[in-house]
Amino acid sequence: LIASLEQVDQTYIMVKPDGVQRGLVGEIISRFEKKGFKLTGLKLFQCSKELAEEHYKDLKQKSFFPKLIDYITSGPVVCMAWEGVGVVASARKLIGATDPLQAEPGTIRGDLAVQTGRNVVHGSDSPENGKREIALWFKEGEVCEWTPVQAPWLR
Ligand code: FUP
Repeated sequence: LIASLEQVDQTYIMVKPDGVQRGLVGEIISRFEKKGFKLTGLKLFQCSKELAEEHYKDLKQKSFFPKLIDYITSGPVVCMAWEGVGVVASARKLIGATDPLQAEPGTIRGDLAVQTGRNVVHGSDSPENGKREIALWFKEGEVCEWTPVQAPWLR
């Protein structure tokens, strides 16, 4: 009841090309499912250079930007929208620090990656960016609003 009164947010989570190539898609989806967030969008997608540049536009001036764009466009990614109370900050905790060597064990990057430039997953850094990124990566109709059914056998 308390949670239902709080703000429900959306975050954009993406398994990057290395995560797809390494067969980590199921493992990564599973971590968000088990935590208890609601999946509202999911697709395998080969993104264009233009889309990658728009997604990472705040990093355009960084020296690593061209390599980052090459990496993100190097193969298909898995695009996901997840919904829930506090989902943006919680997903960032589940993902761990940008540099996988600094990421705590138990986090996705801490358990599954070693390089910043191959850090297997992206998560939005604010509710505003969550909305922006979901709108950028998903077309109208691809994000699905749904209500969990009340399980009658638990009543
Ligand atoms: P994060 O929010 O943890 O994904 O981190 P940032 O938004 O700061 O960085 C976005 C991506 O840029 C990272 F996932 C990997 C890449 N990056 C580098 O390649 N080198 C850096 O020094 C920092 C980030």
